Amino acid sequence: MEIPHGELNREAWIGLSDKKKEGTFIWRDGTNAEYTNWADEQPNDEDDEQDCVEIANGVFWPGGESQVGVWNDFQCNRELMYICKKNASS
Ligand SMILES: [Ca+2]
Ligand SMILES: [Ca+2]
Repeated sequence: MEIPHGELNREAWIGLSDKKKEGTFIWRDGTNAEYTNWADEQPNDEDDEQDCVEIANGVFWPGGESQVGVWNDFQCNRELMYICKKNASS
């Protein structure tokens, strides 16, 4: 899958959040997150308002280190692309 680069296109929601219980990350389908791939010092629940998880495709913020594939908890009301799970088919 190719993700286009651009101001708004660097990151994508992956359907994981700790909205229900702070610190406990649950997938959108209700399953627990057994595998995680957090970026350094994440999740940090910055300002007590980061409950949704995005995946990096470049820098998370201007001037930041470029990272690909690592996760960050982020404010849920941000507009980002999103990635959905789909059954494999031929
Ligand atoms: Ca949180
Ligand atoms: Ca964060």
